[in-house]
Amino acid sequence: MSNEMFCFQCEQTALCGGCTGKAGVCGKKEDTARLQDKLTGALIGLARATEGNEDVIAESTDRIVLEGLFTTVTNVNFNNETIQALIERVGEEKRRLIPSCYECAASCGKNNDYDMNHLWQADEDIRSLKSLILFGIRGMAAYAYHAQVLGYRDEAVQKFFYKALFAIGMDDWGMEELLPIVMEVGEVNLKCMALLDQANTETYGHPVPTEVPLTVEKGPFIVITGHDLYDLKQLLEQTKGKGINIYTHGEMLPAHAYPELKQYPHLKGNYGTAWQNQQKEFANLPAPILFTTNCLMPPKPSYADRVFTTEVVSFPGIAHIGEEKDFTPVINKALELGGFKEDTVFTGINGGQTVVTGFARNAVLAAADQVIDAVKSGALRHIFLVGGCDGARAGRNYFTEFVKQTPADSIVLTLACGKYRFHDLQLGTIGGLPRLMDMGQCNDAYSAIQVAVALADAFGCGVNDLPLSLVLSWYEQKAVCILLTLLHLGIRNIRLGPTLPAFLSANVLQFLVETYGIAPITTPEEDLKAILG
Ligand code: SF4
Ligand code: SF3
Repeated sequence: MSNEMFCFQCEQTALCGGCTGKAGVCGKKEDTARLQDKLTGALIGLARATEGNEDVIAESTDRIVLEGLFTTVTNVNFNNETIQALIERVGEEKRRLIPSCYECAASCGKNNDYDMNHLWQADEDIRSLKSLILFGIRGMAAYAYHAQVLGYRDEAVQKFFYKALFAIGMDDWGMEELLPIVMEVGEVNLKCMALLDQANTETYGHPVPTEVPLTVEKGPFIVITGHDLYDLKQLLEQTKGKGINIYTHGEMLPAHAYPELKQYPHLKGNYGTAWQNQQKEFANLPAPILFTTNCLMPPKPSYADRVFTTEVVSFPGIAHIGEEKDFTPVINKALELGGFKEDTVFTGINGGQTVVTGFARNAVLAAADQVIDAVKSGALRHIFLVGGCDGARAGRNYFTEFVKQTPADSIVLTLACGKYRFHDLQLGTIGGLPRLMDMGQCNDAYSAIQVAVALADAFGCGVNDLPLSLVLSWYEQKAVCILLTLLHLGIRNIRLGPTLPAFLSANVLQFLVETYGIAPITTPEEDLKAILG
């Protein structure tokens, strides 16, 4: 197996329990997968070099750790050249940290890069625990990266990346050493999501509920996708007064709710649905598409010349916007393509022509008294959090059906790109509040946690005693760190789908089931019946 690719980090992994052979289901080729392993092994080497030697860690070291981990998240980077360059940068950074080690004639090997085959070939429980750590910190690195772009940093979060990477490289560590680190990923990720929440709200204001059209107006436009609000802000500034409209896509949708971003009149609406539909939705689009993060699918020749990437996103042959953030090539492409000749009406997958976003913690907690009164009077029977990633598997229709079948005396909170399955449904209102409230991106799970904690405080009970159920869909590694955060908070009985992660060994799964009551989704009918009793 040592020369073959092996990857099982996402939900769409090949059915035998891992992508092997020439390419993964996501389109990642075997040489790219091997380079990503090499990059991870180099980051472990870097963490080894800082062990007991923390004073040598510089800003550049921290930055490269975030970049290196974020690069290996699913659907972020398919480009061998940029991954190879990153591996070299990690090597240079390590050489800077421990120059004497490079001059040593009788190297002890203690700072060597790690061979990831040791992990993939380890005992399945160890492999499972280390995978939870690795995939968790990959997701967390994406959030820390976005916060860093806005100038926010948390020392405890940053330090933990080294500890976790070091642990992954310890071949003789067992359950006893690894399990506490798995749980610590959840704890530290809570801090990391709080940091990003602080960065976003202090920079762009607290989101306010905002109706977002799905119609694309005539004339030149740019579609921007991914999670990075800073990129959107730069793009809005650079397109000001140029007669170019901006449309969000995928996880960029919640940007419409931030006061600092919604003030731009040319931020017009949202185009398309979740990431897995991009090859169809971008095929005939008369506009460029800018990817700021995942989820990038291999662009089809029909639209590849209209795709631009930035930050750690990269694909061979696709134009990349560098750190200077000069979006001129994207702007020129928009002007060249010209957009639609007439206003063009698009709908969500359920036929809705607008959607509403912006129910982050501030907006929901402003209505906390209403919610509390409604629960006390019995008018509000249950709150569901139906959120997480979307994906291509057919079983994901469960989430649409589940939301459709929630009773009229319940509220559905949602977040992340999984909401595209149902966010255009008209579910009506309850006690003056919409029954369906979009809290934002996946990292806005922090808002959901704040709301749950505030409600538990108001009722003088624990979160598990609230009339609240979590029904989560997962796809990539950000979902892994969020799940670990929910477990760290002691939240029980989470329903997870569409399938359980292939990297959970039977014993690790049994531990999660026994300790936290995690359960796979079944059918909407059965799960609703079980939840509502
Ligand atoms: Fe397979 Fe997912 Fe890995 Fe891609 S990221 S190779 S689909 S497991
Ligand atoms: Fe979606 Fe890729 Fe995860 Fe941020 S954009 S939730 S899948």
